Amino acid sequence: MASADDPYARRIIHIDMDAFYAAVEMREDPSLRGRPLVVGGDPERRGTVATCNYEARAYGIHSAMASRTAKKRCPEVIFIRPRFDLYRAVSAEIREIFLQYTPKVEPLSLDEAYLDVTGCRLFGGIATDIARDIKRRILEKTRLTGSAGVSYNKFLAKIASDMNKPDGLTVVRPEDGPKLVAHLPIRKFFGIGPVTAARMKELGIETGADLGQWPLERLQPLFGKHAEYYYQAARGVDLREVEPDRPRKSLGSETTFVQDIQDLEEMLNALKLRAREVALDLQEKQLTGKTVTVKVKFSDFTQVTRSHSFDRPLTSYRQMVAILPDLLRRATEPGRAVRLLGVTVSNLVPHSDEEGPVQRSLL
Ligand code: TTP
Ligand code: MG
Repeated sequence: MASADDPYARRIIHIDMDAFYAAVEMREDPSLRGRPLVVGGDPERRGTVATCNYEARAYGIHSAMASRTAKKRCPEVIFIRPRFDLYRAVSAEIREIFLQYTPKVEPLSLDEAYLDVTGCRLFGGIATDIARDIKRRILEKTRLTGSAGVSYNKFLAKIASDMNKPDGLTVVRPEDGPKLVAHLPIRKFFGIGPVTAARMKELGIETGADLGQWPLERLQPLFGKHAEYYYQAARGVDLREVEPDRPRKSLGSETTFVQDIQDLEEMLNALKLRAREVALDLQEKQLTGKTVTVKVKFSDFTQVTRSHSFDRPLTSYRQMVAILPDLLRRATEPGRAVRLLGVTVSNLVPHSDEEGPVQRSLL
């Protein structure tokens, strides 16, 4: 069995629906099929193309183009107003399908997602067969096509799904990854936008092969914390995990002391600071919660947690702070040195607007 940090061991699928909004509209009104179609914008006024079908793309029309330009390129193009509720409903349907194969689904937008199927036992664990089955299920359920890319990381799975659109299924195997990346224009790399691409061009970097010439020590001063990703990507390696967007169950903050502490007052002050961090974080996310937990790690690394649940969600930072002395006392023992303290709020609920649109504050 390959180890978890083997950069070639994972099986990642990227699915991207074909001409998504336009395809949904053609499904809803089959008389639109075969005719150039733009969703979004309006030829008479301002606005831009959200997407267009492949018939319109043949005229050089594309997403984000001014609708007037689209109209100029193809005077008979049909403009349709977007119906986001409809697209969201289809998006939820395809997400349901994804989740039947793996819980590790990371949606990127309404029409695309990464799936990590490394541990998936269906089809003997063969990712290509899994991808084919997902496409089949999507078509069956929504009467729409999507394109799939299958590879050993997110970067290459996404490149692959774009290679044979529409209705494509493209596999990039570990032995082919580095070669594919070498030929890739730098602009196609994940995380390299127009600004970075222009900067790299000045340095003579236009393809993956150009980027691969640069040692990490030379990339670091130029690109800081992104340097390592670029360095690896140029070799067909991308260690980013597929991150499922589960709703948050808790928010917390903790601190490890430079030197273990024993003084209860000092501990309480540290906890109050953590609680304030948590309150700010909750505030930012417009959440609150019913349960406050204090975590204590002793110098021998054993750990204790103590919680208190309120009947109703917290309405203030004060309320959180008021419970801390009791929780701390229950978690610690006199004279026992502590190396880490943390506060977590769980049983989260939205902290908003029962009484109106005003944002509510815990602080
Ligand atoms: P994309 O997947 O980029 O485009 P697409 O699905 O229309 O076409 P294809 O994947 O076959 O190339 O985007 C998905 C949807 O997101 C698209 O249908 C409309 C919307 N969108 C915008 O509203 N504005 C944009 O600039 C882009 C790129 C997409
Ligand atoms: Mg798409």
